[in-house]
Amino acid sequence: MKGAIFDLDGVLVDTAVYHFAAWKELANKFGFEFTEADNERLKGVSRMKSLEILLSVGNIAASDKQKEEWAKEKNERYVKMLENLNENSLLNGAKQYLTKLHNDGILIALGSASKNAPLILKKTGIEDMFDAIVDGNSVSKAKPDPEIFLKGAELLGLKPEDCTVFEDSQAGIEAARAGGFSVVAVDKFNVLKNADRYITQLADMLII
Ligand code: B16
Ligand code: MG
Repeated sequence: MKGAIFDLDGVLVDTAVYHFAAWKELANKFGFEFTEADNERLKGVSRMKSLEILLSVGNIAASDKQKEEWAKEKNERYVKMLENLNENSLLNGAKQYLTKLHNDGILIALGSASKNAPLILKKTGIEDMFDAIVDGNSVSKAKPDPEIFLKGAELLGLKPEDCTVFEDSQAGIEAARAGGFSVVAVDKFNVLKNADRYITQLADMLII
C-alpha cells in the first residue's frame, strides 16, 4: 500500500448518529416513523438519494423543487447538530492510524460523499492530515460509482492498485471494487460483503 483513501462518516467520525436524528425529525414532521433499519439504507448515499429513500419509506410523492427544499431543511438541522463535534467525535483509533500511516510515508486521501466534509474535518481537527481531499463538492457521480476514489488516487499521484480504501458502506465497497482498489470494510454490525479485509474499527489496524 502506497496510499490510503478514507471514507469519513462511519470510518473516521461518528456523524451517522446526527444524520439519523436529522432525517428522523424530517420524517416525524411528515407524520411517519423512520427506523434505524431504514437508516442503514442511507449510509454512503448522497443527500438527495437519501431523501428519495426516506420519501419512499413514507410513501410521499414530491416535485423536484419540494425535494430540494426538504434536502436543504434536513441539512440545516444536521449542520446545527454538527456544532457538537470535536476531537472526541473521532472514532476509536482514527487519529492514531492516520498518524501511523503518515509516519510510515503512506499518502492519505479523503473519499467522502459528504458536502459537509470540510466542516467536519475542521471541527474534529484532522484537516491537516490529508494529502488530498475529495468530497461531495468535488464529484458529480455518487458511490457506487468509483469517481470519488479514482479522483483521490489521481490527486495522490498513485494507481488504484497501490491504494487501499477504508469504507463502512456497501455502496462505497462496490465503488472501490469498480475502481480497482483493495478494500478494508469497517463493519461493526457484520453486514458488509465483497471486501478484502474486515475490521470493526480503525483501532484494529494498530494491532500488529
Ligand atoms: P451530506 P461518507 C456520506 O458520508 C454519509 O454516509 C451519507 O449518509 C450522507 O448522506 C452523505 O455523506 C452526504 O452527506 O448531506 O453531508 O452532503 O460516508 O461518504 O463520508
Ligand atoms: Mg461512510
